[in-house]
Amino acid sequence: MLKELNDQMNAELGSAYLYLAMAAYFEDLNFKGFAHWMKLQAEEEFEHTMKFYHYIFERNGRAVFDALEKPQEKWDSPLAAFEAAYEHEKYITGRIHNLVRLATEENDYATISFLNWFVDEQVEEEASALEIVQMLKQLQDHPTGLFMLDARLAQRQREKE
Ligand code: OFO
Repeated sequence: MLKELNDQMNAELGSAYLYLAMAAYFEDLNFKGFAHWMKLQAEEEFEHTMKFYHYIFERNGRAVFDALEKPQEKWDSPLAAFEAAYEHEKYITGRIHNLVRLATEENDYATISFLNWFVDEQVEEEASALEIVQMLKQLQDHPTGLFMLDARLAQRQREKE
């Protein structure tokens, strides 16, 4: 179980890295609001990483960091980037569910309890990415709409846990 938790810690850090790459993509296009949203997302992912980090030590394990995969640099459009973010969150949800399954098989109640926070969090993570995907689809790359959405996403604030 500790090995799997460690892998997930690295996957969360990989998520932060991916969202920073997406932030840089938007920054380059001068979409500061989209970039802001992605930077906050990366910060959240770093917090997820640290939750696993602390939990591994609490359980008398040792956190070990792997090499991070180089993230993609460019996407075809803002919609393509957010679709990729949504797909990535579905992938992370699948990983979390597998961890819950494993912890359940091992009767590891403490880890099930720890992971439940992530089960709930993934519902939000998927919903927020999907909401933006749907808005971008409606806009169909219309410049005025894109700038309005960019201004809206610039307002995103950190959520209190
Ligand atoms: Fe850590 O939730 Fe996104 O990836």
